[in-house]
Amino acid sequence: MKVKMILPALTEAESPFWRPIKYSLFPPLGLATLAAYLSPDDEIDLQDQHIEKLNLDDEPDLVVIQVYITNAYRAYRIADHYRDKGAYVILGGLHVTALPDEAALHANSIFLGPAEESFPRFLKDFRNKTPQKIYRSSIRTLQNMPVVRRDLIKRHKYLVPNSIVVTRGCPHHCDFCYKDAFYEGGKSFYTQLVDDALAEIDRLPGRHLYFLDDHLLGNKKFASELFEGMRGMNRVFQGAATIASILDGNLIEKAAEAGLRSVFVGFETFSPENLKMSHKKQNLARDYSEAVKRLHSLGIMINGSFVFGLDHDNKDVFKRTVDWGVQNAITTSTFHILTPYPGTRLFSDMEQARRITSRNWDLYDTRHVVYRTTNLSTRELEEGYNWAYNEFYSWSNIFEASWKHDLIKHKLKHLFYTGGWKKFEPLWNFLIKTGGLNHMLPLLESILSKVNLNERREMTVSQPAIIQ
Ligand code: B12
Ligand code: SF4
Repeated sequence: MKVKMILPALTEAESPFWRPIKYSLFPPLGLATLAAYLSPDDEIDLQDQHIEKLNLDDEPDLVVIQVYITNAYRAYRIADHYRDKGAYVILGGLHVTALPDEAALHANSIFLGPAEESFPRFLKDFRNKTPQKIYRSSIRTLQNMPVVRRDLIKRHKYLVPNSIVVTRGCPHHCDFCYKDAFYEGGKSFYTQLVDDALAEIDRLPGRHLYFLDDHLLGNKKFASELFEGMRGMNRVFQGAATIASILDGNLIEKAAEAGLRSVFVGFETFSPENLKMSHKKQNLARDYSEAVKRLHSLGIMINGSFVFGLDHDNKDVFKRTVDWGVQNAITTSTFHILTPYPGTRLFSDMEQARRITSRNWDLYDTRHVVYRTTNLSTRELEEGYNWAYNEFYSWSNIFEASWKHDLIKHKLKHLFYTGGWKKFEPLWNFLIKTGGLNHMLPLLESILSKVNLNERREMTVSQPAIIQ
């Protein structure tokens, strides 16, 4: 059987915001995971539109398309194209799960939720010529999974080819998050067996890993055994964790010993009212600066995530957030305009209150305001969001934040990481065009190398001249 698997590019591939490097980071891991359930005799062509031009002239028997909210319209066009040609088209992923009726108009079969159990069930039905219209994920487990088909991934086209997930979902229930909708009807947080996770890590070449798990530290026993097993594997890795998991116990120390060098943290908002109304309980009454200090003392860089536009935000939220980030030496910040994704509690609450102002999914990219705001006007919110990005990533603030660290090595790591990520776009574009992106991996690995905490503290190094 000929199988075509497609990750359509997100909308902004055609917008002025397009940053090729951001979309050349991670390979299509979800599709490579599903490909493992196909038979060795199947002829599989896996294409990621972020890094290559799609070949739509082929004649596959089965077309598998992954749908995110901001690639949905493009995904539907591709699906329609292949259905017109007589192929059997299946759609799955977050957006299909959130809006099945919409997606069903463009597919022969749709898939709701994670598909490790439903996709092989479908394949059996399909080969028996009895495919169903809808497949819901019923059994949730990551045990006895076949090996992810990484051989289908064009590794050299990505900066971070070794992305990996060893858990699914998250133990928390924040109102704005995709998680509860996607995992509805079953377990919403589960892990691989530690030995399987270690075996998958072992199969990955090089040193660097990026864990895409929503909350790598979410299951203490699993994470602790994983980190224990990773000691001595000589890996450096990045991942995501909550403030609570960083502050409580000694899991974060174990992670650092195993090679954790940079962590994505959902700070989201400083307002207790905003946290309460979003049910982001794990951040409530937690000392954000203390979490930052703890990470820095372990030599771990921080990517902070912040949301603007929650109901208790007012005009000073942008400056307060940027100032806090710089003063606390946050390495990179990801700012978001609050976005009510369909399927979330936030969306249904806003819909009930008639606050949704646009259903153009292309705008649901956390850069646009798609709902009626409270204290801030739409314009203030969008302008404040853009201001925050420009301000946080100004050279003066990058230098100021870098020089807050105690150790010279940490200062330089911060400077190179942040500057490299945000200030060298033409270089990244050149590397992508010439196919040299993967050659940057050793540089990334060396920036993520360990900060030796016994090194002499360079407290006296003064701040360099500020370049605007
Ligand atoms: C990697 C990633 C990215 C990559 C995506 C590229 C890539 N190659 O995948 C990049 C960096 C580009 C990215 C960008 C953004 N992302 Co993102 N990203 C992720 C992340 C961390 C991991 C995705 C992943 O690989 N998961 C692991 C694999 C195994 O799971 P999976 O892909 O979901 O696939 C499974 C199922 O969905 C299903 N499946 C999927 N497709 C199909 C198709 C068929 C036919 C079938 C049968 C099954 C099926 O089967 C797979 C196995 O179960 C997720 C968080 C998460 N945990 O998923 C956020 C996430 C998807 N991102 C999110 C967001 C908000 C964004 C941004 C908008 C953020 C921003 N402001 O920049 C941007 C998008 C910009 C834009 N213009 O829209 C949200 C999406 C919310 C939503 N409801 O859509 C998520 C869920 C994070 C979160 N917690 O909120 N992201
Ligand atoms: S902690 Fe993060 S991943 Fe978990 S529910 Fe909240 S926003 Fe989603």
